[in-house]
Order: sequence, then C-alpha cells, then structure tokens
Amino acid sequence: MTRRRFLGLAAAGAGVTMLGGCGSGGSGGGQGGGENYRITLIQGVRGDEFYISMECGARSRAGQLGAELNVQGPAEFSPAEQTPILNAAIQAGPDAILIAPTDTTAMVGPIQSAINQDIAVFTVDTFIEKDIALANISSDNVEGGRQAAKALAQAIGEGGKVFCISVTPGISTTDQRQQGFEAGLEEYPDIEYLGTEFCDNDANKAASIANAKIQAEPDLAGIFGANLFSAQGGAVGSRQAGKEDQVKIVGFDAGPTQVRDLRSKTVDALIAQHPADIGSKGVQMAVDYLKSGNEPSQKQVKTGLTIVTRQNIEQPDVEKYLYKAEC
Ligand code: T6T
Repeated sequence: MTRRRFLGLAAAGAGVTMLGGCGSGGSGGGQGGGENYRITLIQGVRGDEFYISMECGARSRAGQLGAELNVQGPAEFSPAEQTPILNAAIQAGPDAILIAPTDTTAMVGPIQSAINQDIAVFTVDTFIEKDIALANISSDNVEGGRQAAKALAQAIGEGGKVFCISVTPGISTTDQRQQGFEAGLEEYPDIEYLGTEFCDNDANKAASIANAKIQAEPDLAGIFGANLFSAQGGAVGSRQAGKEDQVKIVGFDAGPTQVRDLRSKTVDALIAQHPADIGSKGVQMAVDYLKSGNEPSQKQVKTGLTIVTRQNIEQPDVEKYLYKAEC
C-alpha cells in the first residue's frame, strides 16, 4: 500500500477531516468529503479556451468536494515547456496531479517522476504511450475524427478535394482525430484526400497553410481543422483567399472565435468536446482514489462530443458545450 493510499484510508477510517488552506490559484472549502486534498491540474497550454473550460469544470467540482485545486499551464503546447512546470508541481508535493501531456513519448519520464514521489497521476485529454497513469479521461477522438469526415462530406456534397490541418505528430488526441478522419473518408469514394499538414498549434501558421493550399488547389472543396487553432487559422486562410463560399470547413473544438466563424458561415460544423466534464470527472476520480485507495475500475473514461451547426447552436443542450474564455 502506498503512502497516499494509506493516508486516504486512515482519514476515511477515522472520520477525520484534514484541514488545509488554499494556496495561490487554489479553490476549495466546500463540503463533500474531499478531505482538503491538494490537486494540481496542468493544462496542455495556457489561454486555450478548451483548457480554460476544463479548468472551470475542475474548479467547480473541487469546490463541491472541498479539495484544493491549483491550475497551471505552459505558454506553448510543448513538452520542453510543460516538463519544468510538472517538475515544480512535483516539488510542491500535491496529493494528485491531473495532466494533459503535450507529447505521448516525451512526457513519460516526467510523469514517472511524479508517480515515483507517490503522487496520484491522472491524464486528462491527451495520454502517454506508457500505461502508468491511474486513468485517462478524454473525448473519443477517433470517433470525433470520423464525425468530422461525415460532416465535411455532407457539406461538400460527398465529392471533391479535402485536406486536414493538425497540430504536430505525437499528440494522442490530434493523431487519433486524423486517424478517425482518414478512416471516415474511406466511405466516400468521390472525395480526394490531399493529406495532413501541421501548424504547430499556431493559428497564423494554419492560416498560411490553408491559403497556400487554396492557391495550389483552386478547386479545393473542404478543410478539417483538427483542433481549435488549426480550425481558427483554416477559417482565416480561406477568408484571405476569398474562398469562404467555396471551401467548407469543419473544425474540432468550439472556442468563441470558432463559434463566430460558424455563425458567419466561414465554418460549417464544429465538433465540440465536453472539457468541463473532463475536468470535473478528473477531480472526482482523484478524490475517490485518494479516499478509498482503490484504483479506478476503468482506465479509459470517455466524455461526450456534440456536433454544433447553425441549425442547432441555439438549443440549450448544445449551447452549454460552447467553450468559455473565463470561468
Ligand atoms: O483540441 C484541444 C485538445 O483536446 C487537444 O489535445 C489540443 O488542442 C486543444 O486544446 C484545442 O486547442
């Protein structure tokens, strides 16, 4: 039995409530049996409305459970920037870390270091190639890619040239979306897939890629943007090329700029994830584990996806999944 499991069981068994203050960026103090556990959420990148919405869900659940939550994220979506943040978090010795690893391979070692310090680690959104985290909570990204292929096929009348803009190879989520998109396109023999290009999570670069592709392929019919910045940039590139009527765009995610692009008809559909549910579920699973010492029964927990279109965007059960710029 590890030290944390023992502490959790001892506290539960003795009916003890451990008291603790909230550090900077912390939230907590509710009643709900969180025993004031200290949890750190490390986002893939700061300022991305997907991770902000995840933070909102995590904060809300931490407040309900009486756990203390500290949220941090690197300035760039990169293992080089995320690793020192994780190392500093390990030094602070929280009970649990929820992390969206920025690379399937490069983040294995740093995450192992946290586990070696007896910190309970869950991956949220992205995952790593080695099965060392207690569980991963994420969207079904392969299925999301398939749904994107279907939505794009419908938008272009099931025929024509399409291509994909993604982030960079080696990110579990966007790799799986690309895979699902490519598999989904196989059902449409009249669609010609021109491949995937990578924007390094930079919307400006995605815009240049889209613009250049439209110049090279004047009859381009559609673009799939595999994440928020790829899709946002794709829409800008299509406008710059003056082809927003011809080129149909389907984007993963549902940030405020993407929603504006949908309403203004530059974009035809958005595959919204449920990031607040990922954050909330991550905090709940961490607290459950810390209290009971029992490893989660499911290693892969899938949250939902919602396809957002101009037809359904005003419906409350769709609108609630649009991402937030602040909690
Ligand atoms: O699409 C999300 C996230 O799921 C992915 O892992 C990285 O990009 C986003 O954060 C959107 O920018």
